[in-house]
Amino acid sequence: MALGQFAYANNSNRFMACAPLDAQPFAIAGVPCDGVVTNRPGARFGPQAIRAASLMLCDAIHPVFDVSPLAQLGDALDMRLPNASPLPEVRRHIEAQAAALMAKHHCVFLGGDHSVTLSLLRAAKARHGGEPLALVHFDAHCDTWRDHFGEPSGHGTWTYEALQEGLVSAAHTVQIGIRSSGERAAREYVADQGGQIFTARALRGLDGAGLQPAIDAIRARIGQRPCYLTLDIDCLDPAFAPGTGTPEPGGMTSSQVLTFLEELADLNWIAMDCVEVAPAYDHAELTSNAAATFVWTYLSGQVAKRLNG
Ligand SMILES: [Mn+2]
Repeated sequence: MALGQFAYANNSNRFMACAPLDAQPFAIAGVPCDGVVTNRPGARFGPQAIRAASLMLCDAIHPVFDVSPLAQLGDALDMRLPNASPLPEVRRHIEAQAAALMAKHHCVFLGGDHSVTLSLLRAAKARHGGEPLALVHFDAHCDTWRDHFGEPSGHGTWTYEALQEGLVSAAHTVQIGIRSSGERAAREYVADQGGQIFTARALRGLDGAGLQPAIDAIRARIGQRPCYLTLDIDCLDPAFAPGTGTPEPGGMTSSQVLTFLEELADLNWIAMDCVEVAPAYDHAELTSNAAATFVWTYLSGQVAKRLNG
C-alpha cells in the first residue's frame, strides 16, 4: 500500500503557524489514529485541534525559557495511516514514518490514542542506540494492563508491552498522575519492576516548591539517559481537560504539569508525544489549549538548551 492515499489527514494548519517541515531541528507530526480506545473515540482529531489552539500562543516567546521555538520548528502535518487495517499494520506505518522523521529532527508527536506511543518508542529506541530508553509518563491510567479486555493490545497496554519488549528501562521509568481503577498487578506494575509512580493522590495540593522532592527524585533516577516523554492529556483533571476519551476526576492541575515540564527541561529528552485529546468532548478548547501549551513549553525548553548550550 502506498503512503499518501489514506483518509483522516486533515492538514489545514500548522503548529503555531510554523513553516512546513524542511531542515529545521524540531518537528511536529500528527498521528491521527484512535482505533483501540476503551471508551470514547475521537482522538484522531486531536492533532488538528491542538494546532488550532496553538495559534493563540501568538509570538511564541516562552516566559520561562525566553525563546520562541518558531524559527527552529517545522510541521510535518499528519501521518497518512491505514486506519481500517489491523493494528500491527497501522503500527508498522506509524513506526516507519516516525523513524524517517526522527532520523532528521527532534520530534513532538500529537496523538491519537495512547497506543501510538508503542510504535513511537520502537522508532525512538532504534534511533538512539538501541539501549532501553528512560520514560516519563504522565497519565491517569497505568497503561500496564496485560490485555485490552481480551484483545492483545490497546491504548491501555502499551507501557506493559514497551517494558516487555525492552524498549524502555523499568528502573528509568516514572509515571505521574496515576489514579484510575485497576487491579493492583497492573496499577503497581512499574513500581514492581523497579520504576517509580507518583499517583495523583500523592501529588494532591503540591505545586511549585512542593513538587521539588518529586522533581529531584526523577532527575536522580533518570540522569542523562536518553528519555522519552509521553503525556496523556487525561493526566489532567477533567476540569482542565474534559476533551478526552477516558476522563478520571481527581487529576493533576495544568500548573503542576507545567512545573514538571519546566523544571525537568534539562533531562536528555529525545522526543515527546501528547495523546488522547478528543475535541468532540472538549469545552471552550480547554483541552487542546492545555495540550498546545504543554507542547510549546517542552519545545521552548529544548530550543533554549540548543541555543544556550
Ligand atoms: Mn494513557
